[in-house]
Amino acid sequence: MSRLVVVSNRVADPRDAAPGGLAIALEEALQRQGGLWFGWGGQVTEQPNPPLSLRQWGAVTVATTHLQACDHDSYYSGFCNKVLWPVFHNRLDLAEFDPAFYEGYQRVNRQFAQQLLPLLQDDDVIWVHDYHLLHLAAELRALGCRQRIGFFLHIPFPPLVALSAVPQHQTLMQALMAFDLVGLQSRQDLAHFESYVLAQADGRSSHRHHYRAHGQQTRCEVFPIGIDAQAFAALTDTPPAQQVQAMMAQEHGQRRLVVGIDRLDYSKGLPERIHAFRDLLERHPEHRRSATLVQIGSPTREHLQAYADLRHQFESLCGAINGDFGELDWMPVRYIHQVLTRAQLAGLCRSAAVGLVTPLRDGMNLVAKEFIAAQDPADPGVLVLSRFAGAAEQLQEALLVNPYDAHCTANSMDQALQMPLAERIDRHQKLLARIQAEDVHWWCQRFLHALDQCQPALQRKPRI
Ligand code: GDG
Repeated sequence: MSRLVVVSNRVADPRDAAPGGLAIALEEALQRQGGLWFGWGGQVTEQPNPPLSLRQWGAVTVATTHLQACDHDSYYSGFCNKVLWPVFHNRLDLAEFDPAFYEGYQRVNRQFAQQLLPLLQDDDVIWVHDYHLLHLAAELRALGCRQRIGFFLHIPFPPLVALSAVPQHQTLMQALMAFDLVGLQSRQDLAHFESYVLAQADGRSSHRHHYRAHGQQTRCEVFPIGIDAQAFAALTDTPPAQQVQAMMAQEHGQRRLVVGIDRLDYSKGLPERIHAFRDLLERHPEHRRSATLVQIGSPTREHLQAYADLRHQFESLCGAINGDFGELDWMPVRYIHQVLTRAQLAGLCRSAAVGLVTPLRDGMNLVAKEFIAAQDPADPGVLVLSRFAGAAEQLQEALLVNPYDAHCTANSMDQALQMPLAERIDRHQKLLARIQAEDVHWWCQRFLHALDQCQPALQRKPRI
């Protein structure tokens, strides 16, 4: 079996007591095959030649590099978070097309390639993660790397019209085509990828899953990411999860909890969620006093203006709804701007009558799957899910909503709060079966199997 090399912008810290499903699945694959995990360790340096540190973690070597302060600003805060993240989430209005950002992005992708290359062995299989590293295969190929290189995009692939707005879209896509395999989250992402490729002068889709453009050829397929459903369900039996359930029962009594768990990111549709909850309370007064929205908005990218603006907007909407509808002994929205442990999140999901997952755009959305995994199968809560989350393609038995339509989202919340037990059980059984069958291990194995099938493109040497 070939050695697996995983490359991601950040390397998950093995000392983290409660890593997410992705870190667990990757660690498992790395430990099984023996492996190397390469990425940024989180440190910023002023040194021109950032050092590389190596440490051993079971059968896995963890190699971390530093970022120069100027690259952290232009690559990470700049091109990744002010260009690719907003554009790929259809927020062209938030994108800042500063050419210096792209120079930093190229520099860091080159730095990663130069530092990774000497660590590689001949029969390695390389798996690169996410939008931070679109150029990595092209940079590695330019240095003579011959190993198979796969790429998985965790966020949505944007429609042609949005992607074409990025001044460097051609070089980005040419670099993407240097991967042997490109994995996307949903069929809609694949349709967007296909429409971009076919719009190029030399673009064509040759045979099943193979695409050619910019003089390059790659294989592109859909691999919807899953969670470790069993492990997340098991968390609900742990003391911290049970403590949360007891606290919720005591604090909210007979009230029904509607729960949202998100990073405080503009892709997650948080202001729209408050508008929908307000609409529910206005048009269905029977839910006043009887339903409470518990919203975790965990801190994220707080140094960026767009995130500070979102926080301000969201917190003023929470304040306004509580002021307008709250009573001395009931507040409609309980909002927490903190990071909870995964066990606490599992307990919170278990306590909820409704899981509200309403992003405006999302590659997959793991919270939707975690909510299903955490339910009591004999008395499950109902998932209200945005059509614009990749998860909607798999989770058709959820109540699917357009998050921009407050009225329709409120109606679905009302339907969820009133749904008879038999229908809740029926929907939950189907959803649970799907997330158990298509879990994170299934995702990992399918991707690596497809990558194994690829012939490494020895002659590929793109100019970037
Ligand atoms: C990207 C894509 C894709 C949230 N708050 C806390 C916390 N979380 C955990 C959730 C979940 C994870 O973070 C968030 O995952 P999502 O999938 O919902 O969203 P992104 O972070 O945007 O992830 C997304 C994903 O990559 C995987 O491919 O699904 O579309 O955008 O696991 O539970 N965890 C803890 N405390 C919190 O307060 N411990």
